Amino acid sequence: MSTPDDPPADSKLTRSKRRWAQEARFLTGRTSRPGEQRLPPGQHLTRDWPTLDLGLTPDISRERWRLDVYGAVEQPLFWNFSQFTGRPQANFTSDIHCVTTWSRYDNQWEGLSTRDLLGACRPRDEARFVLLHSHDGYTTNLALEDFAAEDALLAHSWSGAPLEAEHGGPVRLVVPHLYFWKSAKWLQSIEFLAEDAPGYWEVRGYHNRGDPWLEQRYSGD
Ligand SMILES: Nc1nc2c(c(=O)[nH]1)N[C@H]1C(S)=C(S)[C@@H](COP(=O)(O)O)O[C@H]1N2
Ligand SMILES: [Mo]
Repeated sequence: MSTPDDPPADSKLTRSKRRWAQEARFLTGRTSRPGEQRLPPGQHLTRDWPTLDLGLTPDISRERWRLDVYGAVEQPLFWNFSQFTGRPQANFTSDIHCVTTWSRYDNQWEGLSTRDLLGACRPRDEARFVLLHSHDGYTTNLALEDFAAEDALLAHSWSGAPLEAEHGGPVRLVVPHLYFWKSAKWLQSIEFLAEDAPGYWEVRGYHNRGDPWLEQRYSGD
């Protein structure tokens, strides 16, 4: 038996993705800047919205959901869903870029901007990184500046409706300027750290930062 916080054993998809990292698949060797072209190098546009996960979909109701914010912060937080949505709400529209090469334009998100969250928890001076923990045992790490991007948010709704469980509901992170694996679904807790701590994909061959414009797909790129 694994505890709820252990990631599940490899699935067909996670095995393929580990192999793609070893083979450095999909790399074009081109880079560009966000202002120059909307679609990052090596990406193609999709109109549907694929689902990527570790082979399981946690079933968490809004009633049971809690957000735990801890570590190097002046004010640790432990919010239930109505405390979370009681904060000022942000609406952002952004593009998704998945490292497996699909991109999806114009996603409408509603939730709490990460800047508002930072205002509430007040990271201490030594805080330089965040590690996101999810209900499926997934983790992913971000530099504090990336987490604090202007259009990053903890989203509970997409296209005006509650975020579906398969896409990470009740609440997921959305960090539009990085590959979508940084956008943790089924968010459970946010840990503020002085030292970086690589997450699930970052220890399985994927880049520590994941900028799609620089094609930072794999570690060692
Ligand atoms: N908790 C959790 N978050 C996750 C993942 C996951 O497996 N578990 N997969 C990541 C990857 S690789 C991608 S591309 C996106 C997929 O989000 P979607 O299924 O809503 O398209 O979620 C990211 N966040
Ligand atoms: Mo992904």
